[in-house]
Amino acid sequence: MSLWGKRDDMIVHERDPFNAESPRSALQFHVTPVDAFYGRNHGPVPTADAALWRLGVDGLVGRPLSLSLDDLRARWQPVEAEVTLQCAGNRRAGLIEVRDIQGETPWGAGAVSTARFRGIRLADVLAEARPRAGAAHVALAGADVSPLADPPQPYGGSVPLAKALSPEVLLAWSMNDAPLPPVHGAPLRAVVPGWIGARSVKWLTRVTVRSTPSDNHFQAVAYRLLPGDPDPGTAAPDGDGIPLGPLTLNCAILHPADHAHLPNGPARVAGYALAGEGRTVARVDVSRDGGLSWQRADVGEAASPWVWQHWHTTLDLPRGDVDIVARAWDSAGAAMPESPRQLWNPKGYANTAWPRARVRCG
Ligand SMILES: Nc1nc2c(c(=O)[nH]1)N[C@H]1C(S)=C(S)[C@@H](COP(=O)(O)O)O[C@H]1N2
Ligand SMILES: [Mo]
Repeated sequence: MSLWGKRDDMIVHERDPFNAESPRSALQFHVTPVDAFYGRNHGPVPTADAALWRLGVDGLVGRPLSLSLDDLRARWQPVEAEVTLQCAGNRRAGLIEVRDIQGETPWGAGAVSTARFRGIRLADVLAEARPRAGAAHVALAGADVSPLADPPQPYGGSVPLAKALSPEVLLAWSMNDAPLPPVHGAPLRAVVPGWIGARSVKWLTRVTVRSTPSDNHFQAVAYRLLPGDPDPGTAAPDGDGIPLGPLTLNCAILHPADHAHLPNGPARVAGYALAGEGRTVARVDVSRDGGLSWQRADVGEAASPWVWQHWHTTLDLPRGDVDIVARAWDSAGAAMPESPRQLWNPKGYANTAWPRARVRCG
């Protein structure tokens, strides 16, 4: 039996909690089939009786709410949007090549997927709850208790009130026109486009308006960018890190595969790029000589700022070992750093270095 209804070619890093990345063959589609959408969990998948399930809205609000699924569907205008979710650990394997990282999943480039989510706007629910003076953050809490947290606690996180009120942030009950599957957060999940996947809290049970960010382990301790240095001889400066939120520009090569053997001559080179937080991908260049010379790739239209863009080109590959590299720019002009050495950090988040595929041709 396949795990959680997923395809057999998912790259399963861990069965329990279920952590699996999408296979490259699925990442080439604009919308990822649900059975190939990556799964990232910090504890067991909770079961909820949809009839008894309630969403609580509380904290710094004028009118606390307790809402059933029927309430959500009946009281607000449903909206649908394509959204790419990307884990902060996507492409961690590239950082591990620089220096080992213990206790974190060695994700390749498949901790990212896109779905058509249907639900309502978090902003609409918050408008009814009426945030009070001093409201500055919105904490989201799930029903799953994570044994990885210290102490064990339900999974949660927060986003600033301004993001929570942005029209793209959804409370979703459907994914690709089907009810949200258990492993993706049934009956309701938050979808926070343009932000690290960790803030799109699944099995959502509580929305709390606060003056400060959530104290939840996954906001206050995990998913923070800790200062680091790839050279173990160099002491890392102290600090409790930067809480990760908005995504920054990323890009991956899907074809050819790293370490592939292929004939020399013209070869299709293709991949995805994702700009993050309201930006789009403006340009992608590809190199067949490790980054000495570059050729511009065709980048797909941005359907919206909240989804990835696929790109492709044809490279004339010489015989022998070839180092294919890609680099992207976003609509704000930001580029990607060349090497993961510049980005290495102790928890292995946010590897946005130039992706490489080292192939043998001829
Ligand atoms: N309740 C809950 N929500 C969660 C998580 C979790 O473990 N529990 N994992 C988060 C992380 S780190 C990511 S990247 C996304 C993954 O969503 P997916 O499993 O639907 O792909 O869910 C987020 N929401
Ligand atoms: Mo994640």
